[in-house]
Amino acid sequence: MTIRNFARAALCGFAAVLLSVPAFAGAGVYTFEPVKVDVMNGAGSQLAVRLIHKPTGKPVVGAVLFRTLLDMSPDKMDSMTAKHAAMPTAEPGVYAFKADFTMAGGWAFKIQAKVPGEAETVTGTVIFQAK
Ligand SMILES: [Cu+2]
Repeated sequence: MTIRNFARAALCGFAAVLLSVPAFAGAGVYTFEPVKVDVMNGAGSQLAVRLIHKPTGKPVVGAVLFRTLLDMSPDKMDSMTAKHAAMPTAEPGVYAFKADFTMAGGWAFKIQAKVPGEAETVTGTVIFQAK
């Protein structure tokens, strides 16, 4: 192996290490999932998401969902949004919202959250079906 080839191989190895790191740490290890996909259409409805730490499968308590958007992008109606507000919940790792759905169909709940011990913002999109 020439010195140049050795340097190239070493660089490739180093790059591979750098690339592999984000897959095992950071915001990507968290996922939001629906507690129940089907929700009631109409005002005063409710939806809930569970935040999971993927490597352990455990629910994550104490996250702050600081920015949320509820829209009909799953049904190609991105501009149709629904008012919603956080509600208290007793179940650890579950974040519930009161929502005023205005139309039956697919709704995307888009979330930005701060998770205890995680520097990056955790993002997620959860699809609900209003019926
Ligand atoms: Cu719509």
